Amino acid sequence: MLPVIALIGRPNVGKSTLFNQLTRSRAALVADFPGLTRDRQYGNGKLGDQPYLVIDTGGLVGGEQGLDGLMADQVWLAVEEADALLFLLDARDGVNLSDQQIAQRLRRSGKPVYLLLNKSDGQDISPIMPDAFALGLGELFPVSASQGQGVARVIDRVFSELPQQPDEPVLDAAEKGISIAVVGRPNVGKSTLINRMLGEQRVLAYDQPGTTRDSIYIPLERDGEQYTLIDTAGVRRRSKVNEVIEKFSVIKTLRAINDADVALLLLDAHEGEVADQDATLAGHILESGTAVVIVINKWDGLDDHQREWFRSQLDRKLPFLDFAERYFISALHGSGVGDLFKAVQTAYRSCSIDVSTSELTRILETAVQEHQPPMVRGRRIKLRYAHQGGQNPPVVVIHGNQTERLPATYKRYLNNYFRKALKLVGTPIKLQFKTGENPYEGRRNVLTPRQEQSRKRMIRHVKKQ
Ligand SMILES: Nc1nc2c(ncn2[C@@H]2O[C@H](COP(=O)(O)OP(=O)(O)OP(=O)(O)O)[C@@H](O)[C@H]2O)c(=O)[nH]1
Ligand SMILES: [Mg+2]
Repeated sequence: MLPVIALIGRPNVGKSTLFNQLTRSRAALVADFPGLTRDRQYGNGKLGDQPYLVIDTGGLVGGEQGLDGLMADQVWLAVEEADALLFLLDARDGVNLSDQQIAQRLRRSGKPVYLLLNKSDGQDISPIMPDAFALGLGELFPVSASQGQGVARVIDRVFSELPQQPDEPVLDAAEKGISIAVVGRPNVGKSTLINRMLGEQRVLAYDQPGTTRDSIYIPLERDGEQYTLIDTAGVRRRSKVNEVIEKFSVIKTLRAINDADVALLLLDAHEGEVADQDATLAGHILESGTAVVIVINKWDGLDDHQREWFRSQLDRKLPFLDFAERYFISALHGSGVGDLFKAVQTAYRSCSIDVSTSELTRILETAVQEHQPPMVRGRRIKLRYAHQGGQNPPVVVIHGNQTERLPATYKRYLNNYFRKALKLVGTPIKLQFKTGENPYEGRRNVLTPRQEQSRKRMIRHVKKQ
């Protein structure tokens, strides 16, 4: 499961700077999608092949009361949900009482704590070391969040010390089928939809509430196809006014998205608008690269005007998910629910597509013919050939020269062109650009045999020109 790392410390020690550093690679991947504002508290990162989730928290002073206490509660909630805690000190400051109070509570949490001496760029850290050691958290990690120094080493260490996952029930891919995460804000109708999708297949275990932390995995067969539904609905309880209140865990939702083949992003049309929290979740789905279907629930009982309004909301608030299909349903009445399985299949096929180098190169050539890349300093940017660099989502690697000068608009044009040519629905495509004479050097091991064949053909072809 996706490991979660929380950043804790006094105000101004550099938590947000470290957060930006740890999530930078993912930020770059989604930079070409207009209209997307990134979540500044929860972020996806990757070290090598290992993805992780980072939580930035507000600064603690220790022993908070009143309003500050409420804010601090949020921090301790993050501590509870995280797998590892990075506790930051400011190397240019001493260790004070606040740090000692925070350290004490972190130790009591029982979670692995890593003590970071931040801002150690160009700084003699020896004066603060005795006090830092005295916090009783073991090894010190000098880092510079702003320069990125020492950061990868800490994350490496975190991964190597994560507790072993309990053995998961061994399901082969065919048994598990396509896994579908049903995600959305509280009360959008996740549980109602899941019950509908299960129909008579409903599994008894499902009635047992899970912990807040864990999603529930429900196997399901439909028209001879296997699926696994991932239910992220919170533990529900009835309040005094008999309203169902759902405890919403962002982390659980983000983990489910990461774990799923396809995410169903559920929105509530009765709300009358696409809320910021919906857009934030949508942004996380995009960042994770998981295929997605947008499901607008509670479509019953709305007049034409309201429906028109909600559609325009989708265009305005979720422009960066324009590749996803939209389904308008009523989970309560069951209308439209059956169609979702077809949508899931389509999205799944799209994100796991396998395309040959020659086909991708052909598409690239026609795209360039129809609309040439711009001239830069009197020289036209050349795009020569393309090969597939990954799946889920599909990655298209484009080779040429001056590719680092390609404007964002042209990248978007190419992105759309590839998506249409490959008839992809519900998945983003990631384009990577490579400039250089021998772009394959050192990366042969990542090619499939078919790609290797195409590569040889392609090189022969290019040499002839
Ligand atoms: N020299 C240096 N400055 C840093 C480093 N990390 C952060 N800073 C600076 O320290 C200041 C505070 O950084 P933030 O990341 O906003 O600190 P924070 O912990 O998120 O602060 P709160 O959210 O208010 O608790 C900023 O001016 C940063 O530029 C570092 O590694 N080296
Ligand atoms: Mg901050």
